[in-house]
Amino acid sequence: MRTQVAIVGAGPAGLLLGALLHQAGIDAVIIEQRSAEYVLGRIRAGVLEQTTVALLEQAGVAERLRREGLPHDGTELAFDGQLHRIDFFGLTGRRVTVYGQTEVTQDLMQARAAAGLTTVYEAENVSVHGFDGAAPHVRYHQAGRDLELACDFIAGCDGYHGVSRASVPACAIAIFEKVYPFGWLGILADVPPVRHELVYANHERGFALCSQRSRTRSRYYLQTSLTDKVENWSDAAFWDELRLRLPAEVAQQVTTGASIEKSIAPLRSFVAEPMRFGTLFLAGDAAHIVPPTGAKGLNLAASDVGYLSQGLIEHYRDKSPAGIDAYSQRCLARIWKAERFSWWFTSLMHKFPETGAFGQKMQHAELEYLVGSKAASTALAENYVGLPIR
Ligand code: FAS
Ligand code: PHB
Repeated sequence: MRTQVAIVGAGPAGLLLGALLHQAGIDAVIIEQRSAEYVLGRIRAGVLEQTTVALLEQAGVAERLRREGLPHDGTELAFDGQLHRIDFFGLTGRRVTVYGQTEVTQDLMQARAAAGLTTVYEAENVSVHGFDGAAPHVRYHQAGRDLELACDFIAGCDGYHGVSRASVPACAIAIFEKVYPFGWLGILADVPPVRHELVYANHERGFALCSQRSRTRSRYYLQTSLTDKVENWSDAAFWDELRLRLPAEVAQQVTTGASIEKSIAPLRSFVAEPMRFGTLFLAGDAAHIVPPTGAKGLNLAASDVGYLSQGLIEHYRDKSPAGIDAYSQRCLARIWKAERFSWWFTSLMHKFPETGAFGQKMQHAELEYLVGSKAASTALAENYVGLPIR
């Protein structure tokens, strides 16, 4: 089999890239190791930047998003038992949209299937080859056969644990990483959100986040230790701990219910440089990871893919290498700013026992300054709604 662009991974990065290339008449085949059902079963991001919404519009998959997405003009920070609103729209003229990654993935999958485009699910032993020479190709095993997909370019959209970044010689890639000393215990439940907007809570017992997927489905997170196990947490224990970490006026409004998903995710900051190796391009979590505090992971994957699709379109339409030559540098300029914001917001909102009493005083002083200064609130707001795509 042959295609113009071989995409490894059918997560949001791979599927959005495939949709953007299709809009431009460029052929792409997606090779995914899991089933479509498995990919859809992952519960992850929930907040879209306006630039991500614009890319989904451009890809022609935003019809349900326009109908069901919830525009949010701000968020609330909770500390010392009080709520403080950060007015995104008032401070920046921009907002975010609450719409789950699962829904984005489903919309992209359905559009791809409706267009009759090729996605190989449950591919085994996927490997990438020839990206440093003239004959890039992807090999995989399926239905008892060893198969090969020849292509002009390979897009490694296979996430943090994927094969693409792992196939780059160690001498050709620089890794920057920070692992946080805690994780997030997340719960999804069909209960109405406790507040109209998201609530980020800094509490002496640990961080908590009140998020949502719709007006009837909520997503909550608790900072938890790295040694904690999801089986240690009954639903009742989760709801009790959540309410202890929220201001009383919020805690008493929480509607509890049975979890439909419950999991613990580790937190890390991670960047691989560069993101291009000959005809192999890394995009999304394959190249970078952020702690989810700033709601940047999915949005960075989308902007990477926006840059990459532009570069590939210029290659095929205009016979110009400019876009693909500038890809890595353009992505990394935006990625590092999002890494900084995600690290800063995580450092501000979580409990770090190792920083001691002085560290807690610094955190508290910064929170008080943040909610009392228009300049500081604007800095948070413009990073949260998303920095411009240049
Ligand atoms: P993905 O990891 O989503 O997709 C990669 C795909 O490649 C997967 O389908 C995988 O099966 C496939 N793959 C892997 N190896 C392969 C191989 N060898 N061959 C073929 N296919 C292969 N972001 C937020 O903004 N907010 C959040 O709250 C949030 N929560 C998260 C919770 C968890 C547990 C995780 C892991 C991430 C979370 N993220 C969050 C980040 C997340 O949303 C990512 O940024 C987003 O999924 C990135 O999309 P992709 O780059 O497509 O990677
Ligand atoms: C989510 O809804 O999953 C979510 C929202 C905002 C974040 C992190 C996760 O910062």
